[in-house]
This record gives sequence, structure tokens and C-alpha cells, in this order.
Amino acid sequence: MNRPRRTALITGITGQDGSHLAELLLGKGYEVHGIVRRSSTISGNSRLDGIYQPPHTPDQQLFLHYGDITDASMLTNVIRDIQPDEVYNLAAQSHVHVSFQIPDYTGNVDALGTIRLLEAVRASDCGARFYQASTSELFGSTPPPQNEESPFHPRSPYGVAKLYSYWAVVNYREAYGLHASNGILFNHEGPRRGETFVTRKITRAVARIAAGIQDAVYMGNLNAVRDWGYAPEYVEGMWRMLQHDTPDDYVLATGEGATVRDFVEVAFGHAGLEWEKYVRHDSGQERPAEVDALIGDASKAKRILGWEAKTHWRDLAKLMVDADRQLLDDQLSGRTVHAEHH
Ligand code: NDP
Ligand code: GDR
Repeated sequence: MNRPRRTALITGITGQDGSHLAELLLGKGYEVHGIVRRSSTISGNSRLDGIYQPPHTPDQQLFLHYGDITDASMLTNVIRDIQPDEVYNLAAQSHVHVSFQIPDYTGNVDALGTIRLLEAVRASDCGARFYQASTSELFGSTPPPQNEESPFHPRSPYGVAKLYSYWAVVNYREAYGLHASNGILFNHEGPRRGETFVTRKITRAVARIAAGIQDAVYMGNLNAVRDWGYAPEYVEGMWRMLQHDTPDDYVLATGEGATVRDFVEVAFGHAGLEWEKYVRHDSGQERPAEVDALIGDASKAKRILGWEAKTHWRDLAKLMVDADRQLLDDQLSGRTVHAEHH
């Protein structure tokens, strides 16, 4: 017997994770709805190029709605109209350093945005399962390895806002019985990563330096340790959390840490370049408070969800360098074409 088509709503669908998650869910036969911010240009949705379906496509499965996580009435209306089975809250001002410059806005989006969406789900009585994009930044200065039992001590306005959202999700689970889960995800990357996060900044610079169109890259603290995984594997973990009968909170991580310097060395080395010749220090890239070391213990997710990271940071660095070199080649030869958006 055919199951009725399941419906998912994704906030932050135009981001790195949102685009991978939309592809995963479309592949599983879901009807996928995404909230997109209105922009003066149509080029902001390029991560959706591969799956975009213009209105009036026969048997359309992907639907985009203009909105914003700061607009409560919009969230209420869209949830009432589409009656989703699953809601994934990925929308955020997601840059830790930038959150020191726009702390008030970051709190409005990353903290209050979550409460607005939880309220819209609760008020609609649609029974949707809820995923919250929580983060290893909650652990902040707590030393590694970090798991679900580790104390939280955030070190940025971003981390503080995400901590509010973490507890909002726990509270709505306890107070209203919502099937709401926090995915406490450690850094995850890939060719679609935003260009100002450290991995992509490095691999993009490697491609441009190797092509002779850039001569240096300016970086901050090279001693920070991160646990970098591969984004497509992590969105599979998000989906698994909502398929489990019981809502809960899970760490997703590779379990392996490396410094920013290690990542730089492997990425430049992969293109046959000596990094010391090209990497310069810029104190402007340093943060008022740093998170020194994050290395996750994802054994709970492995035990309960059967989820495990496969790609570790060395292979990730190489695949991102390869992708950025290919992208640059395509751009330089005029082969990059964006789908038309409406
Ligand atoms: P991105 O920065 O790539 O994407 C963020 C998304 O949120 C974009 O679609 C963006 O839209 C949208 N957004 C931003 N502000 C608003 C707003 N006011 N209203 C509606 N949408 C908004 O992030 P990632 O894909 O990397 O991360 C996804 C989520 O997971 C985020 O919440 C992030 O904080 C969290 N996270 C990420 C980790 C990682 O390593 N990638 C690790 C742990 C947590 P637009 O395209 O218009 O800017
Ligand atoms: P992070 O990611 O803060 O961990 O947050 P980011 O890639 O920005 O920084 C990682 C580490 O690299 C150091 N660093 C630099 N960072 C940037 N962006 N640019 C530089 O030039 C640079 N030089 C050194 C940083 O100081 C830091 O220690 C990411 C985001 O995706 C969050 O949304 C998410 O919650 C966490 O990962 C888990």
C-alpha cells in the first residue's frame, strides 16, 4: 500500500545544510516546503539550483515560501496551510564571529526565532515532529571530548542564543509533549559551505592561489581545534532523529580533532603548495572570546540511531580543495550557469 506523501518544512533551506536536507527528503519522496528570505536579486538561492522547481511544474514536490524566522504570523500561517509532518529549524545567523558584531539581531533570529516556530507548531496542533539545529558551540570552554552530558558554557552571542533555543526545545517537549529534538552538531563542511567559514575560506584560497589569481590569505587563530565532518552525512542524522519514536538530544561528530593549522597544511599540500608562503596573520579575524577545542563523542547517536560519520577531516579538506578548483575552472571558462529563479 502506498503511504501518503509526507510533508516537511525547512527553515534555512537556502543554507548549506538546508540544501542538502531538501535533496535528501525529496529523494525519499517527501513534499518539501522551504522558507526563503526575499532578496533584491534571485542569485541568493544558488544552492538549490539542482532541485529548484518553478511554480506550475507538474507533480511539484518543492515549494518555496517568502518569510523570515522573525515574522511570527508568517510562520503560523505557513504551518496552518501546509500541516507538516516534520519541521526542521535550520535558519540562523550562523557565523560565530559576526554574532559579536550583531548580537541583538543574532538573539532575535537564533533564540527567539526558535520559540516563534515552536509556538506556531504547538498552536496549529498539526503534531509535527521538530528538529532544532543545536551546536557544539553550546559547550564553549568545556574541554573535549564533549557529549550529551557535558556542561554547557557558550563563548559568543551566537552560542548564548543557541543555548536558549536548546532549552526551549527541551521545555516544549516536557511541557507540551512535542516530539522535539536537538541535534548538537559539531562543525560540518563541504563544497557548499559559506565562503567565510574557515574551511571554505582556506580551500577557496588554495584554488585561487594555485590558479595565480590570489597571492595570500589572511587568517586568525590557527591553534583552534575543531571536529570537522561532511555535511551530507549530518543531514541524514537530522532525519534519523525525527524517525525515532522518542524525541531526544544527540551529538553528531566524527570524534577526531585537528587544528586550523592542520587543515591549512593538508589543503595547501593537496595542491602542491607550501602554506607558510601564503598564510598571513590578521588579528581582525580573532574573536573577543575563542572556543579552543571541540571534539565530539557521538556514541549515543551510533547506539540509538545507527548513525556514524564516515568522512574525516583530511579527506574532507582534499574533496573541498578539488571542488573549489573545479568551480574556479568553470567560472574562469564561463561554464557556471545558475538556474533561473522566480
Ligand atoms: P548557513 O549559514 O549556510 O545557512 C543559514 C540559513 O538560515 C540560510 O538559509 C539563511 O538564509 C537562513 N536565515 C538566516 N537568517 C534568517 C532569518 N532571519 N529568517 C529566515 N532564514 C534565515 O548555515 P548552515 O547550513 O551551515 O547551518 C544550518 C544550521 O545549523 C544553522 O542554524 C547553524 O547555526 C547550525 N549549525 C551549523 C553547523 C555547521 O557546522 N554547519 C554546526 C552546528 C549547527 P539566507 O540564504 O537568506 O542567508
Ligand atoms: P565556528 O566556525 O566558529 O567553529 O562555527 P568557523 O569556521 O568560523 O571557525 C572555526 C575556527 O577557525 C578559527 N579561525 C577562523 N575562522 C574564520 N571564520 N575565519 C578565519 O580567518 C579564521 N582563522 C582562524 C576561528 O577562530 C574558529 O576557532 C561553525 C558555524 O557553522 C556555527 O554555525 C556552528 O554552530 C559551529 O561551527 C559548530
